[in-house]
Amino acid sequence: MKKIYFAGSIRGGREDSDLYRMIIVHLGKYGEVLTEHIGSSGLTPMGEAGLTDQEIFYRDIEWLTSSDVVVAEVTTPSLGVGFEIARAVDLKKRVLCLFRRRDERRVSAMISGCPDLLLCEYKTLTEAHVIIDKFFT
Ligand code: 6K6
Repeated sequence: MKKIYFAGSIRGGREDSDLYRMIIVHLGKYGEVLTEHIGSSGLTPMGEAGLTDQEIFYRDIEWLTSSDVVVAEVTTPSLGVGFEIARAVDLKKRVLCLFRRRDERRVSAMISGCPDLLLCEYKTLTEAHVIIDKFFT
């Protein structure tokens, strides 16, 4: 079974957390999502009970390193997600970035200009599912 690392904004803002949850459910068709908590409505920018930032960092880097594939939802800009994408690229993981087009805002050139990842734009959840299906098959 594939190990999938899903990355989505936490301290960058939680307004898309429901969307993350639905994407995570869909990713479950293709493997084990190591970071299911990213879609949890209980996970606020205030944090995860009982873990220090350092513990979160080392745990997430270990999961990222052990993963086969990284899927990042990059619509809400997040330093942590950007860091994880860069690390995943360095580790030569397959990386899919999903960006939801809403207005004139565009994704960072450090993502759209990176030749070592796949960036796909979508508008609806159904479109995101189709992109994910193509990525995994
Ligand atoms: C703990 C204490 C305060 O906030 C927390 C949040 N806990 C986290 N738990 C798990 N993963 C985290 C946490 N904070 C950041 N990350 C990782 O960075 C996740 O894998 C996300 O993909 C990414 C989010 O980064 P920010 O910069 O938006 O927080």
